[in-house]
Amino acid sequence: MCLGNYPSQNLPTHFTDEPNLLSGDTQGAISIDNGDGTLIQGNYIGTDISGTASLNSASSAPQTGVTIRFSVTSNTVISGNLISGNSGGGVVIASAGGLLLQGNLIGTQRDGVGALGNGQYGVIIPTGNGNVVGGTGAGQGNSIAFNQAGGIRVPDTGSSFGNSILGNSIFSNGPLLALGISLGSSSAPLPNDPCDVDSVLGNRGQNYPVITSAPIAGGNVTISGTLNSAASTIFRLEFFSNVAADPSGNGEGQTFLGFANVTTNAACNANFGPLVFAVPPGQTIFSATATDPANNTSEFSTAFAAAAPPVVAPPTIAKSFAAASIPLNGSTSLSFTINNPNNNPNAANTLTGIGFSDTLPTGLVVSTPNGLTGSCGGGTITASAASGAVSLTGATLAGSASCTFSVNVTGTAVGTQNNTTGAVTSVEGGAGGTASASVIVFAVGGPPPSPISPIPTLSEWSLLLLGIVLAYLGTAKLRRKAV
Ligand SMILES: [Ca+2]
Ligand SMILES: [Ca+2]
Ligand SMILES: [Ca+2]
Repeated sequence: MCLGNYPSQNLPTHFTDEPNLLSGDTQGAISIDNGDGTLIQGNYIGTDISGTASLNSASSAPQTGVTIRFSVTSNTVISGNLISGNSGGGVVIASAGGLLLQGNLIGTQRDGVGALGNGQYGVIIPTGNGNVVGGTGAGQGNSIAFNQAGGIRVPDTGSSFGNSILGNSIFSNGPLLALGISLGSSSAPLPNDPCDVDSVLGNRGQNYPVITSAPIAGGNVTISGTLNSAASTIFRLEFFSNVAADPSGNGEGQTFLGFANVTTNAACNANFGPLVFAVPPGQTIFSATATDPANNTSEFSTAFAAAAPPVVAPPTIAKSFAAASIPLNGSTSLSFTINNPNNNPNAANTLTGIGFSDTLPTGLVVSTPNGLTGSCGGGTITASAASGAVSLTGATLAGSASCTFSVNVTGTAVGTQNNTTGAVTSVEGGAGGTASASVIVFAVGGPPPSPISPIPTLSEWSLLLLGIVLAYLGTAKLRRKAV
């Protein structure tokens, strides 16, 4: 299909449940020269009607999905198409400007997931200024994946500038050393140059950000880093997560996480972060792009693997009786202190669902009234008067925070009452340890017992045994004399 010199014409705009099938051609599926105000929407370009397999004709020349050439200046829109399985590239934009390429699947099957890559680049802009690939609005991003030569190429022809590449999902292009975004002539990532003074490369060789930190915790990644580019300029930084790093070492950009604007200083530098984004499970490789005010978007940054999630420690518990000993039916205060020991600067340190139970030994009960003082992280403290148990449920403590509460207990049996809690637990950190303390309950009227139990020492037993033996021997000697 070859359409040229037809300003303001629209191609059929059926939706994806009844797409136009523009495939199996020997000259490329759609080629528009000198067309303006053209809308190409809702087509399957390069696939069969199932959208899962290529329908490219056997031809010596690679077939391109869509080619836009010559002086298209505005109002050309390519949106909502499946452009996959073409033996050549997906979309070629040559000598065109102001074209919008939005919401397309380029190199995937119609589900946006399965592979059906084009034989060359997903999108190439050999000459053209001010084109828009994706965008900042909902649904404007394209999926550009599995294309053999790379995702998007804005080559160093010296006449491809200001082409923004925003909000797209770009992944698994290649097999090898095929970048998600390439602004040069080689398959290797461009190096950043100080203050970004290079100007001939595609999109003027826009420098990319450098991610320096990206720990994951609690389903969020916290990204920090730096950008060196033109001085005193505002840049839009976009951040992406990936299942895997590109073999080149520079990322592709599988899932768009979000963006931040930064302004470089007079020395060409800007820091960014900590920026927190929700991250899909299993996507632990991060990358970023930078776009300048003239809409030059960079290549993807060097891939940065997330730090291993920090180990979340469980809470700790301690307990103590206010008095070492109490008379029978007397009372003392029993205190519990719970601590959240987590203090990782890059992690969510809060522990929730903190709880424990403490069964009092026989001989101790909760006093009436229970004398409860203190609280613990919004949790529920149960210490019913005259019962034999104290418990805490549902407490929340921020990192490094602790809480203390006390109840009065009454001794109901004489003796040393040893008391050990159950393990203190939490949702995030799991189970921690237990805490033990003891109190002596002594008989009313008698002296308070020594804190040390009055058990005879070995030497005392030995002296007793020696005395018995000597007494026996002495008795035996007297009996012999009597005989
Ligand atoms: Ca690749
Ligand atoms: Ca530059
Ligand atoms: Ca540069």
